[in-house]
Amino acid sequence: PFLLTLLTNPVFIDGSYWTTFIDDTPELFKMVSSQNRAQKLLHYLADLVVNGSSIKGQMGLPKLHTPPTVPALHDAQGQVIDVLAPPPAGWRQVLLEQGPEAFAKAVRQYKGTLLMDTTWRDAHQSLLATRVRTYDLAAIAPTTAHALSGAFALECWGGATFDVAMRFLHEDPWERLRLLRKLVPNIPFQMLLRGANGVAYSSLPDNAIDHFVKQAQENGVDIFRVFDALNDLEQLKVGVDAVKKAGGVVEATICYSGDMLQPGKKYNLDYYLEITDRVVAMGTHILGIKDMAGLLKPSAAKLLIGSIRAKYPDLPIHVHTHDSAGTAVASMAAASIAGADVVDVATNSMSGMTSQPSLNALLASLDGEIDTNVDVSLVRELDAYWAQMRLLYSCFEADIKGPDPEVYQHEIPGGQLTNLLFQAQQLGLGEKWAETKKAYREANYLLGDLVKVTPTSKVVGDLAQFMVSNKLTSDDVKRLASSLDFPDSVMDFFEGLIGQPYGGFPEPLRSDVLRNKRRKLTTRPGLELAPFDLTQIKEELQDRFGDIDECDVASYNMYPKVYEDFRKIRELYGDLSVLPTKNFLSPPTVGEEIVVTIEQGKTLIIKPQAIGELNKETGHREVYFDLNGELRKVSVLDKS
Ligand code: 3PY
Ligand code: ZN
Repeated sequence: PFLLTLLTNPVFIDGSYWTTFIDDTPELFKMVSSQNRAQKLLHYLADLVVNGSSIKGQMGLPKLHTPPTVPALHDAQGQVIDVLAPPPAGWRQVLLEQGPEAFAKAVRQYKGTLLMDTTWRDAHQSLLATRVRTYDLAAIAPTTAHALSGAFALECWGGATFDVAMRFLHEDPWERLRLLRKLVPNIPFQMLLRGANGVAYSSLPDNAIDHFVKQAQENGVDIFRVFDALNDLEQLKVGVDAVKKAGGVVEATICYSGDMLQPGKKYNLDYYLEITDRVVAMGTHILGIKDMAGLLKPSAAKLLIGSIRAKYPDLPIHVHTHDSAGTAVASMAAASIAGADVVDVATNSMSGMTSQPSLNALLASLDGEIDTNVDVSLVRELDAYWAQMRLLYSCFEADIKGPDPEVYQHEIPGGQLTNLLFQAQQLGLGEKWAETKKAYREANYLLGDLVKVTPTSKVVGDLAQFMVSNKLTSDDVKRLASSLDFPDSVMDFFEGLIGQPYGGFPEPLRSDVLRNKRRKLTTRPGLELAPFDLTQIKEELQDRFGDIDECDVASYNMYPKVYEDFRKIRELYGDLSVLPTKNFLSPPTVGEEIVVTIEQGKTLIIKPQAIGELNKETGHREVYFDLNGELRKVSVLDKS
């Protein structure tokens, strides 16, 4: 259906591309009674008209007032590139033709530094609360396949996108993956997998991770960046083994924390080199270095990447960072000069601050020195689209005004930094922000100086907020631990449900916090979990929802409640992903024309006509629409 909506986009005037696509992928075009679907969409719009947007985290309305346009790309001669023609072959063809080992070898042998563009995942996760919809990704996908055809990969899936797609955007992450895959046949797709947690926040049984990864690989993910939030290699291995079994490219990843350049730090060069040895022994196609908070200073990048490169000349190294402190361009330039094979960047309009460094800024700083295999002018043209998206999704922006080198003190990961600030602003506690950052640092030390990334970052964040709201100092927490009611995430951490921290748990705090309420695990939590009966889960879901495939089972396994709610919303409103983003997020005005293509050859032209009086007995209002020239009436509960 996304695709059908795209057919109305002037950029897709040549129908032949799509006809082939539709013939190849009938599953994307499951026909539901269009009458019924139209009525359900009207219901959603009527609800917006009467009750306003209910998308969590939305502050205000989109600032883009015209429909977004897809920019044209021009070749070196100034001719417009036909983005509907097949895109140039890329690294994905190397992977498909030669397999993961040969692919990794070719990446290592490439005489430059390749780029991964994170715009479709981490950049919007970090800047726009992960709210970018499939509708807007699909619209730019054919252009991206041309503009970034030389890129190592597009990071487009996993991390928080899975949860947020279902929970807040009411769309199916698997449909997103399949659709983008069809539209981008040439650039590898990378996802972020949280080791034994999959894309959830705590461990699942190993067979659920295997099952999830298998579906991800079959539906379009090529490269799996697998990490564990504590660099607990037992936990990491669960994800790595799942990717190996599924035949994907393994990017086993070490999370970077602290400041290895400072003497006496817990996470120093020896620590990183030792885990590298163990990750290499585990077997990985590529080594990932994940600097989720943007703490890897340029000189640290030089030392760390240079040292790993010297020890492992044949190992492909892929480096990820965030620009929270404003130093990420310099760090990625240093990493690439020190021997990184791939570094992460985002399109300019979606870069900087808590996101990845700007693609064009990195190209400019490497100018002439290192080849990145992408065309500067094409990526600049592509960025015009994202400048519009930034306005379209402005209602999810955290109000970050500039770089925050204080990140070297608080060490809050990029995505979480925006989230915490956004929460503080929403609660009207903006003035508490400085206090929260300070408490975060203290909470981290209380917990034993952790590697902080989902889900350990949530533990530290929850403890910090707990300290701020209860006005507790570190000393208070230590002194009163056996009588305080700690947040669940803190209890889970101390129980060992998130894995084993390097250097062990802090005592006596652990015992004081747990008292007799929880166990003390000493092995990985997944070992305690019984395997899921996947056949039975599928049958139960079929009984409840009818139409179920393995991807639905995987969604349910990760997020049972979120999946159920997602299905209920689909039942109520139909497939909302067909709505343009402005109409998904903001109530239409009377007389506004909304064009929605819901299936092949079936376009709805919807115009709200009038809003009825409140019926005092039922609490409902009637909203009148013109639907393709016919008057329709929808009754909705007025929640005000
Ligand atoms: C995630 O797990 O979603 C992350 O982005 C971690 O950096
Ligand atoms: Zn990141």
